[in-house]
Amino acid sequence: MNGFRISWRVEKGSGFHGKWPGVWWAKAAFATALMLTASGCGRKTPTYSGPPDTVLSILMKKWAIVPSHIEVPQGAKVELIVSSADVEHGLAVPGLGIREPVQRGKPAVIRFLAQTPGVYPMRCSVLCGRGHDRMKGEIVITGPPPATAVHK
Ligand SMILES: [Cu+2]
Repeated sequence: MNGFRISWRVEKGSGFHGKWPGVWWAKAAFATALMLTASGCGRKTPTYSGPPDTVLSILMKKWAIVPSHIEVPQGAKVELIVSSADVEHGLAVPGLGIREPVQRGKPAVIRFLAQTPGVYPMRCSVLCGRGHDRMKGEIVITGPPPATAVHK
């Protein structure tokens, strides 16, 4: 556990040997920060019950996410079927709390409820080679169309 080692260094460097009242607190804070980082800053994937109403296939390959632009309407119960054409990749959509490894020959099924309209960047979460950083895209949750009806 890195966090604990770092806290220990802080303790020694501060000149307090033994009981420094801030140490347990620092450790707890660091552990919490680590957990939050690991879980995507505490964001949870918005889920739904019942069958999806929008099923989309995504292909991850060296070095692209295809399609790189996906639009779903607000309120859609989305299922993504993500497969890899070559090596192991991973689909990360931090804004939706999604981070899922994708192995070749074993598509990952990811479900989320399209809740808040906006642009959600996608990227590869597995260091897969020199073009890794090019594996990007976005999911757009579209809102209701602006009202055009004229009421007289
Ligand atoms: Cu990748």
